[in-house]
Amino acid sequence: MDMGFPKGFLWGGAVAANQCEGAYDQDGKGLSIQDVTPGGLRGPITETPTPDNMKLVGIDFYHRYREDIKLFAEMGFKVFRTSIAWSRIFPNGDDAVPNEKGLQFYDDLFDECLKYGIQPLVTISHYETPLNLALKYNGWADRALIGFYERYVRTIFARYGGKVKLWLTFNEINSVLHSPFMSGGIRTPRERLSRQDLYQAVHHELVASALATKIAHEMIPDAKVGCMILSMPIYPLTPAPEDVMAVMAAEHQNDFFGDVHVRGAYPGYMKRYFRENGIEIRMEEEDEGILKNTVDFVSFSYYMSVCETADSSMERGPGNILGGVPNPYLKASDWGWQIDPKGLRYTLNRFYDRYQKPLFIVENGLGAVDELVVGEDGIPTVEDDYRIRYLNDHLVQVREAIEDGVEVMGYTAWGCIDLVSASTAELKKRYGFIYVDRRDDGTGSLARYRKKSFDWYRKVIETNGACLK
Ligand code: BGP
Repeated sequence: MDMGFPKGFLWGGAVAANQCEGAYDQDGKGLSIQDVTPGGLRGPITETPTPDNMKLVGIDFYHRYREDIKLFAEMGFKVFRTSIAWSRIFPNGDDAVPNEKGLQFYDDLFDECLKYGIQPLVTISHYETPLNLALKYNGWADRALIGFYERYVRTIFARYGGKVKLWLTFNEINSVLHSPFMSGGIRTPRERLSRQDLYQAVHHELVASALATKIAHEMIPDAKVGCMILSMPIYPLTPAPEDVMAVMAAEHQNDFFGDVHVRGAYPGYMKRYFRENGIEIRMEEEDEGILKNTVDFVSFSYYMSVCETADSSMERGPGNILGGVPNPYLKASDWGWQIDPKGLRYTLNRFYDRYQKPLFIVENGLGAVDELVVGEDGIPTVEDDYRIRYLNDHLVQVREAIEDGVEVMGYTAWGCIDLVSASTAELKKRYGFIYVDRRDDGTGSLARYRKKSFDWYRKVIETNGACLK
């Protein structure tokens, strides 16, 4: 008998505050690192916010969230993943007292979700470190960040503990190895950042994450806390054992993060890596004990897969932050990310084999150029069959993984409403079921329109995945 998606499966969508809220300087919000990176990962970092930074306005979710959540409810969302902008709560990150207006905003936002029976799933830190923490402390390179993060999580757990039961500590925590500034607020350029300093920063984040889990369990006993990993299956480019070893080494760089979160201690392969690379992690006495506070579930983003090889002359292709060697068997999106639905089933099995923890797919989707056309009813729409195909094919593989016995809690489609891209800071790269009338030159009415995929996803949720083919 076909098992299909379990009853109570958490269907929904995901966004991040900095990519949709806008209102970057309103109601006491301080600047975050996103407010000075108009080009995303491509750079540059500006002195002050500049008008070409699409995130300053975003899709104006800060003022329009009621209308947007109503649309999510129309699709039948059970869960909505968003992040809290740290600099709305603590404008400078190191303030002693939180900003009441920022706190009030998320109270209202979560109430609006709950009104429709939509559970909030909250990322505590999603690429939006308060700018002051980057400038004054070099972000997570400084151990002081653990204390500021602790103050922040205690504040939001106390305030929202009655409303939010699902928490993620850091978005794509492993991405800090590749994007130290966006992911960790570390200003030292990647090429000049020593591995010693980078892994010391990683250690601070891992301790902070475990501390948040411990505090959540104490303050909100019915809450569940997850880690969030950027997942990208890595295949050997050839069956040469050297390529398989290259895959293992690359996988260890990512698995390290999940392993510490789930097993509560540094794995042997990392200790070896540290030894052989002259890295010595400075630990405080309490750190090992704190790391033992392990997560309740493992969440991850999934967009694509890559290949790895020992041949360093092979050119690497574009990808979600990490990238890798292109796979000759796969096609790519408009942005060169190679599409691989089966890789999602593989990832789910791999995580489950390793951890035996419930899994949550908190990001998956297709960034594409959409064209607004007039629909049959005279209302503008987008015929995004390519997006429906992408999502359908991935969800079919989720169902396969469930058949394999993997415990999957839910699925939140990334950018369920169009928003500003993280890597390239463009609005042209759209993911949504809902089109937002805004372009990269800053024009557009900000009106919302349902795409063809809107109705498709509504049906997927209504049938609990039975209509997928
Ligand atoms: C992940 C991030 C998201 C997101 C997504 C898509 O790395 O967690 O914030 O934006 O990728 O990437 P992009 O926006 O670059 O297309």
